[in-house]
Amino acid sequence: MKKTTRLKHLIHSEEIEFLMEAHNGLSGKIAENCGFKGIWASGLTISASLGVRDNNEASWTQVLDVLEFMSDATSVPILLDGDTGYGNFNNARRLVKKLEQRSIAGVCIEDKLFPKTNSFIKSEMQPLANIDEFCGKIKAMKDSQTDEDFVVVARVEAFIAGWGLEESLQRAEAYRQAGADAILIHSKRSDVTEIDAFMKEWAFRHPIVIVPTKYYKTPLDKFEELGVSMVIWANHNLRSSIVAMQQTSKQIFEQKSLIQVEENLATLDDVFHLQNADELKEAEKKYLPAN
Ligand code: SPV
Ligand code: MG
Repeated sequence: MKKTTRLKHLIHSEEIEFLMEAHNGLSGKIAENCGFKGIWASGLTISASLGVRDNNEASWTQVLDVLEFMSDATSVPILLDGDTGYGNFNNARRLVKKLEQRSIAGVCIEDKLFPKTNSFIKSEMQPLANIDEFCGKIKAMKDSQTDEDFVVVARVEAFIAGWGLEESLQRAEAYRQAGADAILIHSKRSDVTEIDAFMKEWAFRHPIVIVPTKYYKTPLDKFEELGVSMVIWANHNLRSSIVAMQQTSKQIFEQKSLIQVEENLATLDDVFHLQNADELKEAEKKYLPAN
């Protein structure tokens, strides 16, 4: 089944589904090998892994280059965090074209202004996009896709920017009517109250995606009870790798030796396995002349 169709099915499945964050080919592969049925290509973690801020400092074509590696390295569908679509409707629809060419299953765009800032940095000072302009962007994206199953998720940042339930619902409904395949409702609260209130009013109108980075203490049962379709674990591969790399660098720097660290690391064979080195060995037998 096509990656686009698989992502669409995940969004519409009876059960709650999960996307795991990845930011390069390796982390994508690790997520897939653990059993995740889909990947969130996070704007925050792709930019962080490139050593830049989550403010569109990495250009959209640089993000595409990362995605190409991720897509080649994995077989599960990838949903790109496409920020604001990198410009107006025209940039956003060109993005869709380029994503389809790279077998990316879908893209999520948020109703803020380019260049965006991460939702957890000075969030209440962040201006939101004009609703009509954002709806035009969604329509342009849906009109430009050539694969009917390509997924466009519209992300509502109203709670993040300090607006209330009414604004969030109004935006979500407008984006639904504009043709978005699902709505991502984001919250920066450490409890689930905003999401809870939203879900009750929303009443299963259209699939809802959430990112519980800040309200991580909420049990999964609660999201199921509220009727959430998809949960995104948005940055946890990157954050765990930071801890691991900091520990290892520190230890090697201080000890000037590898003796203590070796046993805590992935083996080189683990690395070769993740790179699918065996396949090349077999191909060499088949295609290189046997001396
Ligand atoms: C990301 O992973 O880049 C996101 C989610 O957009 S958040 O960081 O929560 O805004
Ligand atoms: Mg992001």
